[in-house]
Amino acid sequence: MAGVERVLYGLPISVYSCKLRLALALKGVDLKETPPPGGYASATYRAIVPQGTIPALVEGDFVLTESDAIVEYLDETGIGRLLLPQEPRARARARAVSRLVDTRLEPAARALFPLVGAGQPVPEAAREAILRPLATLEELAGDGLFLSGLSTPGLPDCGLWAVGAVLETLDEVLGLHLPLPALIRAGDGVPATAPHLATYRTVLANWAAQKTGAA
Ligand SMILES: N[C@@H](CCC(=O)N[C@@H](CS)C(=O)NCC(=O)O)C(=O)O
Repeated sequence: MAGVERVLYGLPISVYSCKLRLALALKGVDLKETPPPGGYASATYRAIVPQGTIPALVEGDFVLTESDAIVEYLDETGIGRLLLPQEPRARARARAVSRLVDTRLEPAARALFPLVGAGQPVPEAAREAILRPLATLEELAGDGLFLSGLSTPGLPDCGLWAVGAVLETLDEVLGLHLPLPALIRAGDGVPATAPHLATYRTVLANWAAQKTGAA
């Protein structure tokens, strides 16, 4: 949008900020991330972004949260390469798969955060909560390299790769021995996203080291 400054709020450790970073990289859009003033959920940040969550995109008085909505908005306003298909059924499928990552897999991974450094065993039900959506996602990808179902990665892949990096970190520090599918690492073979994923893994490793006292 000509003349209006575009601000993207996010943090290096945030899984959804990583998802959006990957989406921007696939789009070929260079948009620097700004930390939420006062931290996310703070009163200062809520004065700008009422939801208090990251990522958030602000263009003047237009404030948008939710990673999927932000990517769809960028697609629909012609910013960078399209990450959702145009054909209605393919588009609906991509949205549904992305929601599956965000509403099933990510929360199951997040549920394990408090166990990092806590020295407690991981309940079998928590492992199952991760493995179930992972198996579904693998089935949906079929023989394809990408969750998009296409020959190029799209919106659902960005979420999966970000959560995938989190799962790998949890797997290592909690000794989960999860049978993690190759699908979660497909972003490492994509030149645009590989460096962002490498950086994110380092951020996660530092976070885990701090939690476990290994730092
Ligand atoms: N569904 C949202 C989730 C965003 C989200 O939960 N972000 C976390 C950081 S990874 C956050 O802002 N948490 C603070 C809060 O929920 O108050 C999205 O897709 O962007």
